[in-house]
Amino acid sequence: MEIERTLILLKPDAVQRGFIGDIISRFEHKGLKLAGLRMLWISRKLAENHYGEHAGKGFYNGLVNFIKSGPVVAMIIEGDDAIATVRKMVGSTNPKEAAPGTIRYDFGMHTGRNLIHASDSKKSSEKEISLFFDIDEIIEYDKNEDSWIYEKS
Ligand code: D4T
Repeated sequence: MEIERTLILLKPDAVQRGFIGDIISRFEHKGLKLAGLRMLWISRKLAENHYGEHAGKGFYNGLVNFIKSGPVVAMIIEGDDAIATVRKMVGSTNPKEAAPGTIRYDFGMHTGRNLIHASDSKKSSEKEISLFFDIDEIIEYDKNEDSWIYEKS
């Protein structure tokens, strides 16, 4: 078992369309644990830091403008193999190609309005968590239900 943390952003479309609760519920119901939660309006600087790897691509300006077009919800999700597990729950970048049952398929129609971001590797999760959270905003706690989610090895 490898407990990991991953960074999720509920993008402005998810906030505006009222899906904050539904999406957080999916992670809770899966057995993943919230380890950080904040709502913010992303600055241009933060957007450019977060999406720096896409600078120069055709969709970059639209992406930066979109992510700062309204408030977002940032959260840290923790659990066994959390990075890959959350990416599976999120689905493919293009909601129309995502598998039914994923967040992007179930709530979305278009790549430029795909509702949610999730870190894609350990390296990016570390970088992204530090972009959005101070160390004292990462919350460590035990949940009584853990023994009902994980079999101790
Ligand atoms: P994120 O990073 O938001 O979790 O998305 P993905 O990991 O699934 O996809 P990505 O990094 O390739 O793209 C980042 C972000 O850019 C938007 N996008 C992407 C877009 O608007 N047009 C495009 O053609 C592509 C490829 C959607 C997600």
